[in-house]
Amino acid sequence: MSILDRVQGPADLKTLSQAELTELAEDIRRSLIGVVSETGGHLAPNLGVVELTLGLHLALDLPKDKIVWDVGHQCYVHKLLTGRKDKFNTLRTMDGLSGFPKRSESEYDCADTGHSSTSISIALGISEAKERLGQDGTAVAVIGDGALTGGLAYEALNHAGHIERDLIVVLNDNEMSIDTNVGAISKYLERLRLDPTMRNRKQFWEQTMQKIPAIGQRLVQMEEKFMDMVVRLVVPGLFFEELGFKYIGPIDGHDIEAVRADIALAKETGGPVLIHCITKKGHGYTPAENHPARFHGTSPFHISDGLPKKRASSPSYTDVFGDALVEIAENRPEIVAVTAAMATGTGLDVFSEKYPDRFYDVGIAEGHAVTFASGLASGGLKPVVAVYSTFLQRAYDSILHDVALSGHSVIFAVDRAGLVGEDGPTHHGAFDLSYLLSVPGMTVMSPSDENELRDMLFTAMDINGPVAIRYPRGSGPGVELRSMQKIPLGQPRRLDESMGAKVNIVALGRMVEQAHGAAQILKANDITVSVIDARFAKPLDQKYYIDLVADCDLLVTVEENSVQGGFGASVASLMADNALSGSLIRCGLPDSFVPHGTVDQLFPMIGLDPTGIAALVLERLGVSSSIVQAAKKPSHLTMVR
Ligand SMILES: Cc1ncc(C[n+]2csc(CCOP(=O)(O)OP(=O)(O)O)c2C)c(N)n1
Repeated sequence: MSILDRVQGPADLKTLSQAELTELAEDIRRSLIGVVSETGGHLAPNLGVVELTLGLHLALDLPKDKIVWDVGHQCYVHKLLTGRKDKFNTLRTMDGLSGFPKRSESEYDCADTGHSSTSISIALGISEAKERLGQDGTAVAVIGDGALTGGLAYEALNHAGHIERDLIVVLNDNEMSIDTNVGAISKYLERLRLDPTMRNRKQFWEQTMQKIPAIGQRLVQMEEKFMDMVVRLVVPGLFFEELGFKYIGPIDGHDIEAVRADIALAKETGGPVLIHCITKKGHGYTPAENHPARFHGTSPFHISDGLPKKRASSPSYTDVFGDALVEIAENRPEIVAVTAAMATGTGLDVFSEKYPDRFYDVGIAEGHAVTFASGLASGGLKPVVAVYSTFLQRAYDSILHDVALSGHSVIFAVDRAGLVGEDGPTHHGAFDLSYLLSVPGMTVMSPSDENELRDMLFTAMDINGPVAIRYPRGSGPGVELRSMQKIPLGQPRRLDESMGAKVNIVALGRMVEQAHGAAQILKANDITVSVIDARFAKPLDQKYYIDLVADCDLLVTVEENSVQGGFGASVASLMADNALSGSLIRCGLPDSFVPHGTVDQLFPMIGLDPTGIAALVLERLGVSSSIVQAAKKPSHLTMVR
């Protein structure tokens, strides 16, 4: 029996010797590598926090104490130690363990996280609630140096230093965001890490003053606060101390006992305390240590050499976007590109290599990225902000207030729009149409294949005002690339010649493929169908849609966005505004959070597959078919009809 097998919950850790804890760390690493090599997931961040997580659980008493994992992608070790090791092999699989903390999964998870830089705010709120309700327990935020580039973290530090509640912030500093970390704070942390004189300066001055004959004696007897003040006068302020935090560190985050002791010390000290831990991303597995960015979030891989088990058959939409931007930018020096810490993920890495001085990585700061882009546009440049749909949610006010209000020509390349699969509800791009379609002056497009994406980017370059192009994770149909062409604004394209069909299905983005599948099923049921690629979610060509409704008995919209406020809702509004009486079915993501699972599992589950769509149509038309019953799901996840 391994030591890990003996750990049913965090209390069991406290019975282990130092040697057993060291052995446990190895068991955990083996389990992480073994499972993630099969399921994929955030391997390098978790390998880096094995000892840190052990130290935390040794010093704390969960669930009375709370740990808030920032982003939450590094929670696997915590899951292994909190009664979930027997289900660990189900990680990120449908109905299995989530890859992120989940309150519904365990009493040891106190917050559902997935987006960056929220942990200090949440932990401070928990601490405040405990204080007000007279409850015991300490709240701890574990935040990486990458997540510390996000503005929300500073709003929380500012507030925490002001209200002075008990709060422990563990800064997990591995010098990496997904790619190498950027920014002035990152450089400051590097100085703290590397400069032993700076690191120990405060301690040095405290010790030195105590040694001064006569005055030193008196200084020692002085109030702690005054002593702190004297130290601050002499020590050029440690940033965190200036914000009202006691600073401990830097310490070795791979030393279990050091972490335990310092968490215990912080708990005893009270007030806001920041513990600066140095860790290595990917620690203990050579391929991950050597390629921490690739192993930040990995697909299944061979343990022997770390190479992926499967390679994509055709380039992803991300790759197509990255290459197209480089191609267009060659003759347009005004084009610049902006990412919020996702250069590789968004395909901008290619641009950054080709045009390093036209590329900006602003850190995990989506709001700033967008407002910064508004300034770039205002100054005469053509910024392209590439960002995942789910993270652009952060920047809604920046889009509205800083870009759209002034009519700035900023292009948003909205990647991972729609279901992303195994990362689940925090990462599905389910809402961008809902929040972008309400922005005045915004053009919103979505490609159904790779050439369409290239054409849309090419077209966007000459549109006055903000433009968003949304495309999904993964590969498109793999069409052969041709030179880019302009697309007429707002115009859909009919994909067949069948005017006057009983049913017109107008689909957006990769849903065109589902629409084709549904059309096949309907045709097999003797129903005439025409499939239209909507291309634009905004603006809609009024006349085109009016004719489309008149041309059929039933119009069906299909989109990979929440049905609330999405493309179908816009078509419904257009019909109402023009007093059109035709019948409409809106297919899309449900008005609930879609769980994790593969995309191929999720689409049928929510009825957004060819069978589900066809079943809705047959039901509406009153055609009895076995697939109507078969496709019906008794869950809350079925679509709005
Ligand atoms: C708002 C937001 N933007 C982007 C991301 C994508 N993302 C996930 S983890 C990560 C890097 C986090 O770095 P760090 O906090 O240092 O943690 P590490 O993985 O290095 O342990 C990024 C950019 C996110 N989760 N949330």
